[in-house]
Amino acid sequence: MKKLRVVCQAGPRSNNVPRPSPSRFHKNSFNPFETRVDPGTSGGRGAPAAPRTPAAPRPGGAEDRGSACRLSRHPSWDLRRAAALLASSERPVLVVGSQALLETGAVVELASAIAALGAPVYLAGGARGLLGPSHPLQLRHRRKEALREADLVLLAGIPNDFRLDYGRHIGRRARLLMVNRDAASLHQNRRPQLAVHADPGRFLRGLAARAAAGSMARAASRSTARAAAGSTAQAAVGSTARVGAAAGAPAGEGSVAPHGRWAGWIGALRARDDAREQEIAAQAAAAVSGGLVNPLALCRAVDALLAPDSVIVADGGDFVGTAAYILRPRAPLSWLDPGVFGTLGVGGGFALGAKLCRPGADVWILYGDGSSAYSLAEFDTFARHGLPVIAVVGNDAGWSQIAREQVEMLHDDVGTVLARTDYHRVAEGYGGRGLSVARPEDVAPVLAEALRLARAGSPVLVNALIGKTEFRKGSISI
Ligand SMILES: Cc1ncc(C[n+]2csc(CCOP(=O)(O)OP(=O)(O)O)c2C)c(N)n1
Ligand SMILES: [Mg+2]
Repeated sequence: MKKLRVVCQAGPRSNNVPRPSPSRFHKNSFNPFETRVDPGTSGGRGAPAAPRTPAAPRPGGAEDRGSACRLSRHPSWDLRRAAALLASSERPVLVVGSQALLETGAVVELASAIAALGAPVYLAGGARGLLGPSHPLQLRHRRKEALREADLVLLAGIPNDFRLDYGRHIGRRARLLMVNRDAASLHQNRRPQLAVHADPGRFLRGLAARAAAGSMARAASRSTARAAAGSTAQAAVGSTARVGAAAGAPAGEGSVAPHGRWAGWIGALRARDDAREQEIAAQAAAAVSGGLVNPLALCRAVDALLAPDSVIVADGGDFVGTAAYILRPRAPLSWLDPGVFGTLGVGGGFALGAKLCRPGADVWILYGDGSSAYSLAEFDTFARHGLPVIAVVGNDAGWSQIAREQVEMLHDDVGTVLARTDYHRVAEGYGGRGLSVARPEDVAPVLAEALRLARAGSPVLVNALIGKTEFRKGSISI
């Protein structure tokens, strides 16, 4: 276990290599990264999109020498061009994917850089939590509408795959800025105005520094011009105010990011985000089939118990898809999920690694009942090695994510039906503690008890019997 802890801690840090496109490993199966052939849009398989980017320093050049990951070290040309695109944008949207956090030692700096940029941001996959639970720039809902209305979209570490409908979520007139460690992903499915082969986290940090330098230089030259016009005293006050206003910096925080001029845009996105939150709250309060637990309410109850350093491990289908919308990870690197393919079975191993690396933190596993089967036996490991994780099984007696589409298309639920199995007793059999909850009013006390038991040293499994909702209707299943 001691050796394993060292490996788990070193893992992300040693992952300093370019990321191959997953398409290399999934040639014969459905591939969310595929290049779609669509005569209506450019960039199909038969007509690969050529980058419009003019010649610029590329990886392998002088600037790249010495870089452990052999990627562009955000050459200054790319940064200048990106800063110019951002500066001229009225409605920018930044989407940050897991890849941006591969340099785990720099996540705090990355969060500051994103805050300083001042653009509205959506966090995807393992980037969730990067800005804490409720940052004023972070939005969680209605991403599709935001991307359709944006005039500039910056995809940092996320490709134009099925999650963005192969780039079609992004408005046709929007300018697209792609930053990715995988060169092939930069041009797939949608032609970017600027494609940067770089570590997205490093690039964003560089971009924020560049934007700050640019706005300070502009403010300085404006103040010089005014001083020359004879209004020296006024200019000194004005330039300071303008740096802050152009920056939109919260008073006293010293940020020079230009989000003041995007305040209206951010406000419109925020209003929609808030409205969606209210809808979710109403859906969470509704009764579900059989008087069982509403999965939205269950997720909200878990969220209410999260501590600032809690780690959430997500492993499941619809239940976990729901959790991704509802839970608000509190800190960077505190949301671990199976990645873009939703590969079930990661729960036990991820939780083991997380608890070894952060023994003082609560580690929550959110399991679908189907996916729990892949790694429930790790309760044996948790019990034998004194690793008190908390597993919450969203038990809907089935593979709901699969059934949702299968039944609609094939009118048959074969292979997707499970039983309301006593998973809490399985955990007890391995030496952990088991609790079960079937009534909405018992959710909060049972979860609180689970937390108490875990903090007292026992791994715990909460078997939550959840009912059906329409929350995930229309979502993509893989
Ligand atoms: C290793 C692996 N096998 C199969 C799948 C396909 N798959 C996606 S969701 C799902 C059902 C999972 O059921 P459950 O964990 O109970 O989640 P629910 O949708 O019921 O909430 C399956 C089999 C997958 N993503 N990964
Ligand atoms: Mg299920």
